[in-house]
Amino acid sequence: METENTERKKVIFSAIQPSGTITLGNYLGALKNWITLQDEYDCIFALADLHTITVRQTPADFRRHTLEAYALLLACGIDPEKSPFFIQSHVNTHAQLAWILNCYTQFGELQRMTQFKDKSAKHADNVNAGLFTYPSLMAADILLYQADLVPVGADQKQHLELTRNIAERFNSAYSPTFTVPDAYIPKQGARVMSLQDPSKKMSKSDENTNAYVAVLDKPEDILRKFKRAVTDSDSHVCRAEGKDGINNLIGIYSCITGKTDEQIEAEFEGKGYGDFKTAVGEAVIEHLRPIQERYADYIKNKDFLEKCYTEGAQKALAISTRTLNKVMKKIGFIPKAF
Ligand code: ATP
Ligand code: LTN
Repeated sequence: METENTERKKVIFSAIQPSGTITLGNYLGALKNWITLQDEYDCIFALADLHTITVRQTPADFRRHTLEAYALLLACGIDPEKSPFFIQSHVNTHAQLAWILNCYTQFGELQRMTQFKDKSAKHADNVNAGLFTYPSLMAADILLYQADLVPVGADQKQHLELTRNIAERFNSAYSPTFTVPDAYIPKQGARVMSLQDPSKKMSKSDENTNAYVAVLDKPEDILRKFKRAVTDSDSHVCRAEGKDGINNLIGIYSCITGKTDEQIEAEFEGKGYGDFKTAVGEAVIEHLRPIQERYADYIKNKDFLEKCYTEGAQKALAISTRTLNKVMKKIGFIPKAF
């Protein structure tokens, strides 16, 4: 019936790499939005561990980071009953479709990716082919689930654009096969800047650990990092051009408390930066406290984690196999008889 189609919830797919510490930037910029999307959309989430090995990893650390990231994302509020949540390397269809899509992606297109240019400059001793074909694996992640929308930060928009081009190219070479996905721009977007250099984004790979707050940082460390946050020589808490440090702190405080800029300015009228920095630190600590408590429970419960990521992978495999089979049939591979 026609109504069935119009009532179908849109599909959202997103992933994050388990490449180390998860920061307040990752949380406010990406993860917090994922959680709120779960009611309105059919969401599927993954840990993109195949992407992570484009940069050399120490095996024991890599295993630990992946499990910790899985537990932390559950603690942040991913509900695996509502949204399949899996580890990319557990679902073979991703690497399979990535290979196929590599054959529908031009060398020149990959060469234009700014992330490739940046990362190959940063890791000049290991410019491997995986770093180059990273976007075709990301396209496979998205297209396997026929995602309508993909929440991504600004840094990933170019990869999403390439995904759309690959999907359209395949669809017109054969017949409609892939949903062409749109970027999902969150209503309340947050770009969190470094606490030490507020002109740069907060990044987990920053050498200065005072530049970022990790979601699992201890309360006293969080408070210290906010108290030391670089600001300007003024003392009036308000948003203004050139007050990058204060603008960033207002953004964080607003995202955490839901207060508007005007409410924040009124709250700190006549008070100095010191009071404000302490208030932001305390608000962040209180917001992260329940997440940290849930994390401490999950990480102890390895059986529970294994059950969740196994069920997530099974659901993801069932959905993605349908797309992969369709693709292979259209290309002309002989269907498997087993
Ligand atoms: P790296 O330090 O290796 O560049 P990162 O901390 O920037 O890592 P990514 O793994 O590249 O993190 O990003 C994961 C997600 O978090 C992406 O959706 C990205 O847009 C978002 N994100 C990362 N840093 C920030 C930030 N400072 N503010 C808002 N969103 C962010
Ligand atoms: N490349 C992304 C992580 C990622 C992703 C995806 C995001 C891998 N596959 C599919 C959205 C959809 C990153 O590094 N932030």
